[in-house]
Formats: sequence, structure tokens, C-alpha cells
Amino acid sequence: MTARLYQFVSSPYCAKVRKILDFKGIDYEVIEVDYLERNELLAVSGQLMVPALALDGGETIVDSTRIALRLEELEPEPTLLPPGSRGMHRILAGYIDDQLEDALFRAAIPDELAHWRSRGSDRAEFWRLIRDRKFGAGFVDRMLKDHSAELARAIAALAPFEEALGERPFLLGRLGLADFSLYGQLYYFAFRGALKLPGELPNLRAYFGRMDRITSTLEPA
Ligand SMILES: N[C@@H](CCC(=O)N[C@@H](CS)C(=O)NCC(=O)O)C(=O)O
Repeated sequence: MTARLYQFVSSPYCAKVRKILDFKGIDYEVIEVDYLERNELLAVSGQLMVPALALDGGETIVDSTRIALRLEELEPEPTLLPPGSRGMHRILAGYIDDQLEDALFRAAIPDELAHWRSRGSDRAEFWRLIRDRKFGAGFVDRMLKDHSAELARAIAALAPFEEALGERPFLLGRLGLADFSLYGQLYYFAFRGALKLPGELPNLRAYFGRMDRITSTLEPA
């Protein structure tokens, strides 16, 4: 199977899908979507959000969890849902994708703005417009001003994960869906290049490295 992933590199849900594709050994091409030009994404997926995954058979899947579960059907091994903790992986992945994301994305706003600025001021302005429409006028500027408070809030939301990972290598013992969700969210601290996860979260920093090293290529021993 080969696939084409439509993504924004700054999107946590796209990072989650990339790592699942790596884990399952599925070949894929990344298509970095232009924030202002989504005709191809719309034609392929029928909507304007990323991630969208187009499979070589003609099927296109949107939404990172739907993508994960469809890939699990198509390529059951290695599994995202280890026996004995399937339900827990789905429950925890849902929490991470929704609640944890809500605590982290605000702290990533300065990096996201810098990212879109690097793609052109018109892209950055459109990105800001979408955020301010969704979260209220002046939202992006407020996030820039309150960055240290938002970062503290993000660190507090990550603290239980930091604690859990002091006791085991992956969230529920064996690697599974929840880990790919958490990897995606931690990617908020990495999409600009260097890993910016604060030093007070050493277990999460080590964990991110562990997840990041998962590749489809088998390295020679
Ligand atoms: N529940 C979806 C969320 C996808 C999502 O929120 N995508 C964002 C990027 S992180 C997006 O495409 N936003 C459109 C925009 O910013 O214009 C998933 O898990 O894939």
C-alpha cells in the first residue's frame, strides 16, 4: 500500500498520522498544503482540514482517528490496539486529542505564527483570522502576550503524563494508539526544528525521542 498525506507540518494530528504510517511500514508521500490554496485537498477529500490520507486504491480518509482505525483494518500488524488495552488506548487517545490539545495549542501560538509568517505574511494573516474567528477577537495577540502563563498551563496539563512515563516506557505499558496521539501533541514543541519541551519534563523529552525514532526502515543491527 502507498498513500499520500495532505498535511500542515505544524498540525499535531498530522504528526500522529505520519508516525502511525511509519510504525505500520506504509510508504507515503507528504503533500504540504498551502494555507491559502486548498483546491487539491478539497478535490481529494471533500473538505478543507488536514490530515487527509489518500490511498492508492482511490479511498481518501479524513480525521486522524478515523485514519488510524482504517489503517488498523487494512494493515493489522503491527497493531495500534494491543490486546488487553484496546479500549483504554481509545479512551486515552480521545482525551489527548481533545482535552490535552486544548491545553497545549495556546502555548504553541507564537511558534505557529512564526511558521506561517515564514510562508508569507498573507498566510500568517489568514491563519490569524481563522483563529480569531474561532476563539474571539484579539485571541492570537493575547496568546503572544500571555505566553508564559500559557506555557505554565501546558506544563501543568503534561505533568500527569510526565509522571506516568517515569514508571513505564509507553503510556499503557505497550505501545499503542494513545502514544501516537501524545507524540502528535508533543510535536507542537518540535515542528520548528529543535525540541522545545521544557527541561522540567525529562521523561516526556526521552519519550518523544523514543517515539520519534520509530521508522519503517529496519536499521541494520
Ligand atoms: N479531529 C481532527 C482535527 C483536525 C484539525 O483540527 N486540523 C486542523 C489543523 S491542526 C486544520 O486543518 N485546521 C484548518 C485551518 O487551520 O484552516 C483530527 O483528528 O484529524
